[in-house]
Amino acid sequence: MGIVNVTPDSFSDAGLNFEPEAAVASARRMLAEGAAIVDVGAESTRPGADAVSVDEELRRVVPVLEELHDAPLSIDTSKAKVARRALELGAELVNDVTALRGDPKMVEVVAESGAYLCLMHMLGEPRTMQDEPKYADVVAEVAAFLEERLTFAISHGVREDRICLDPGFGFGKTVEHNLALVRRLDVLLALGRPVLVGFSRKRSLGRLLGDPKATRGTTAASIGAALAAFDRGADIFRVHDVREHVEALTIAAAIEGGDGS
Ligand code: HH2
Repeated sequence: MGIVNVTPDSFSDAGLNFEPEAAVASARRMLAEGAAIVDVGAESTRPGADAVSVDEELRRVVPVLEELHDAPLSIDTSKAKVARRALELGAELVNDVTALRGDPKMVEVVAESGAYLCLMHMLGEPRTMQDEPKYADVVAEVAAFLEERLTFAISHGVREDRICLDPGFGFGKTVEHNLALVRRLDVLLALGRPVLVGFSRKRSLGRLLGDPKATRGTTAASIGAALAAFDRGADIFRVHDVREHVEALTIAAAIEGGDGS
C-alpha cells in the first residue's frame, strides 16, 4: 500500500503531494512500482497536527480521486462524508485510524458500500497521543481493542472477509510499545484477519538509530521493520517508498516460499 498525503503538514512528506497533479503523479508512480493499492489521505495524523474540516478534506481529496478513478485506491479518513464520496469515486478500502469511533455514521457507509475496511488501534487522539502513553500489557490491550472493533463492525453489517487489522505504530505508543507489537504480531494474527503494518518513516525508527529528537525514520530503517513484520506474518505494508519495499519484500517472500531446489 503506497501512501499519498494530500496535506501541507504530514510528518514524512510534508507538502510533497499537496497539489493534486503531484498527488496523482505519485500515486501512478507507486502503482507502476508495484503497489497493490494507494492510500490517499488529506488530514495529517502526526502528533500535534491540526484537525481539518469535512469541506477542506473533500476539497483536497476529490480532484485526486477523480483523476485516479481507474486506479485501486484506499481513502485514509475518519469522516463518513469523505469516505462516502471517495467510495462513489471508486475507492475500494476505507482506512479509518479511529476504527469507526470518530464518526457514528462511518460503519453504515462502509457496510452499505461493501468496501474493504482497515481498523487501526490508537490510544487517545492525535493531538495528545504521544504524551506518555501507558499500558499494563500493550500487546494484550491492542489485541482486545481490535477484537472488540472487529465484532462491532461485523455486528453492524461489515463483512468479516473485508476487514484488516492494524496495531497503529506510533499512535499512542512508545518505541518499546511499537517493538513489542511487531515481536508479538502472532497475537494480532490470531484474531483471524490480515494484519496491516504502517512503520514507514515513523519517528520510532529514527530514535532507534540514535537520535532522541528524530521526527522521522529512514527508508532503510522502514524496510528493516517491514521485513521483521513480514517474517511474523504481516500481510499489508503501508509505505512511502514503494519500489524499495517491493524489492525487499519480493526477495524475502521468495526465500520464505522456496522449495529448497
Ligand atoms: N499511519 C499514518 C496515517 N494513517 N493508517 C494506518 N492504517 N496505519 C498507520 O500506521 C497509519 C495510517 C501516519 O503516517 P503518514 O500518513 O505518513 O503521516 P500523516 O498522518 O502525518 O499524514
